[in-house]
Amino acid sequence: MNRKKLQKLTDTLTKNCKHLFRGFDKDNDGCVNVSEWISGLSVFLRGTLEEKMKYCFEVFDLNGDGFISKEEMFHMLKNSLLKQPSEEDPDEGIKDLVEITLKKMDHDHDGKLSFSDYEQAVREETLLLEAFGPCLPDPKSEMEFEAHVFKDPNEFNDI
Ligand SMILES: [Ca+2]
Ligand SMILES: [Ca+2]
Repeated sequence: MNRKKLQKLTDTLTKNCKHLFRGFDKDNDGCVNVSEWISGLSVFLRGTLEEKMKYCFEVFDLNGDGFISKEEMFHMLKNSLLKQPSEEDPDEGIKDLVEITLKKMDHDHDGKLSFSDYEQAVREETLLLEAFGPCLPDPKSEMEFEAHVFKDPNEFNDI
């Protein structure tokens, strides 16, 4: 597999998620090395709900302080929702959505989401796993990716 092909596969997998590589980049050096990439992928493809929750939480916690704040929710929802030009002030709609989501997920009522708030909410309603935007690939691109990548693991040696 050459780099170009790999890039194309990765694009397919990540087209819905710009934050994807933030979750992969465990040592935060701005690059994803091969071992980070493989361990990130294994969460995607074979992870338990718990691993997926940890992964998504890290992605949603944009500044890495251990909480998902209202500002972070606002930012992510603004990016993941389609713009509706008919609305006069689309930001108002997003603010409402942030409040509704926070009300639903903030179990200790401190105005931000800790991992335990998030975890409780997701265990009650699995759809909330990706509450602030798609983080995990859809099953179809997941399968395509797996079919290509794990066909011959030795191909990684060429990268
Ligand atoms: Ca944060
Ligand atoms: Ca909270």
